[in-house]
Amino acid sequence: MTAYELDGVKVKGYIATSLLDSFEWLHGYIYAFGLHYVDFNDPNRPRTPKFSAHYYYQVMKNNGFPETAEFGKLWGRFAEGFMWSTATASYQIEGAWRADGKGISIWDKFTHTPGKVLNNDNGDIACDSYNKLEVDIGLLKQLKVTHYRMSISWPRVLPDGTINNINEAGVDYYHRVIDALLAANIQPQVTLYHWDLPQAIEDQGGWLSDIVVDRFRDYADFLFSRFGQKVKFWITINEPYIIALLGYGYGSFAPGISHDPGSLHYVAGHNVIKAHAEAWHVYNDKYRAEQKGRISITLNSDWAEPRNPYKQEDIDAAKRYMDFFLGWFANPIFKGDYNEPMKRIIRERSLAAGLEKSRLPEFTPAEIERIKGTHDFFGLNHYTSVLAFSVDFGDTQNYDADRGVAVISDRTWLESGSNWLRIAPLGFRKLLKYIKEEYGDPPILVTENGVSENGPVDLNDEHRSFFYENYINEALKANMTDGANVIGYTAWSLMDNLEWASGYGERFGLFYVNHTNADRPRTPKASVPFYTTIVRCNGFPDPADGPHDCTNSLSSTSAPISEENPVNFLGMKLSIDEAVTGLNTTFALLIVSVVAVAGVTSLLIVSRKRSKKRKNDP
Ligand code: PNW
Repeated sequence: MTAYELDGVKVKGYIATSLLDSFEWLHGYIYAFGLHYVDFNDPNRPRTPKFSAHYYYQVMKNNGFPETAEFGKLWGRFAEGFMWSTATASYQIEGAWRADGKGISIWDKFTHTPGKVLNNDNGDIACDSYNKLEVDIGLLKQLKVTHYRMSISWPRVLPDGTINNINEAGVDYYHRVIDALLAANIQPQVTLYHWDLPQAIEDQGGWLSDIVVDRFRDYADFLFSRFGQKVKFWITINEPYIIALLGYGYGSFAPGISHDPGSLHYVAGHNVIKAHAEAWHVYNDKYRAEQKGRISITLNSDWAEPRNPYKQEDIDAAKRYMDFFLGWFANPIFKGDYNEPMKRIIRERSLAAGLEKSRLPEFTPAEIERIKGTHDFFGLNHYTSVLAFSVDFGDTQNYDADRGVAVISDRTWLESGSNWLRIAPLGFRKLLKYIKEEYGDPPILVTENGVSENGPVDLNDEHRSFFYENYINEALKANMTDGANVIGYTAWSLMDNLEWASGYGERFGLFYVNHTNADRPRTPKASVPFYTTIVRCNGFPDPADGPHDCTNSLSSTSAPISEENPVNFLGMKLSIDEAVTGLNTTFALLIVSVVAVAGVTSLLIVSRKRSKKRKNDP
């Protein structure tokens, strides 16, 4: 079809080989090329159509492949009151690791252990956001977001993790942040725990000990009492999957425990779920009536497609991938108890290896009831998709072997600056629909979504605009077409920051941060006005009913933060000021061309052509 329609090759017909399974020369009857299966053991040689026969029939009937709505762009806006946000996390941006009485976290210790983090980068200074409150509020204003997702560092407010020792300087800092946000009319969405566990609690077993459940409950109670008048969106815990599996299974993230990869991640996950439930109940019982906020947990998940969509084994593998990823935590919280496949598989594999009981801990009936329903919305972090297929790992006792799945990427999915992240927007829509169907149609708050780059700095981050354009459009389809109740969207991240064990090399920011400059200046990338336009438009208003005010709002943004070095913009060496003007001009051109060419499906194509043209200009 491509050769015929796009390249003008005169293809006049097509013959599918073969109608029937038949004698395949040197391979005898082993190789079966037929659209119909032939039973060579039956003297009557009965013919049965395979799936491909039906499929080929449809292709012939349609005389090709009709453009499906799935791949086009959907024009439309989100509901009024949709929450537009961007996110950061305390350890990734604050720095000031020992300032004003802050305690040590497991990430302080981990990053100071040589060899744990790429380049031995650490968060001692990070983006220095502890000292740059006004600057960061300015960035948020520039983005025109209605909300900001931030996290509180537990050891900054409770240095030893307990309420016996309160660090008022740390508490004051968060009051200043929250007050500044509210003054700018930006609503805070506050995560209680984004991975920086007080080292003092790790020393008592961390997430492996149920002591942490009580400590976390007290910590949550303390935060609600101090900030609950001002904060109306709470997220208890960010990404239990990463906490448990990378922290206590693989050991690639703090606290770096990997000596029992068969069990410990399940134990850690178990305590994370219980801690979350306790925090939710404290809010529900003690604060909800008066403070009238909402509180939930943020789960991260890829979307898994079967490697071969027509092969039952691969379909089963994709389902198992979802059960072991999102389902691990979503089932107990949204349905009650772990899902059956996880319980059965881990139990069977544990017993087969001679253990007395399953490596997956059990919830008591009372615990199941207490955990079930501890959500006010479904907090979702999503980045990428995978193609799944079944693999038998023998009797190896670890998470991957329990799951029995390996993954590859579709080679048409564009790469990013992170090896685990390929750009696959369609999976986002499918995941949102899956959550709607699987977990009782909850309101879904997308708490993170974004893309990275690495290597030389290039402020013209076309890949990021492409990513946001397409992922947000898929979320709109999930909302408008599939009926998923998406209530808000959060871009990860406001600015380049410490990307955990990958250090500062993988950059997810809308704003570039120069980490070699003591001042840590922030500079907008091209995606800043791009995302701002989507935010202001509340989606993608149809140019056919335009013009729309929201698309021509590229009023030169507040002056960028100074940067001595010239930047590389569209292949030219420019000062930051010139570059920003250039970005705005380019973006305005983009908008004009989009409005003019209604139906253009990808801004990237347009912007690629434009930047190429500019690069070639003398
Ligand atoms: C999330 N992976 O973490 C976190 O919530 C953020 O703090 C982080 O910066 C962001 O996503 C980008 O990575 C993840 O290896 C870290 O699959 C690693 C993975 C996934 C999510």
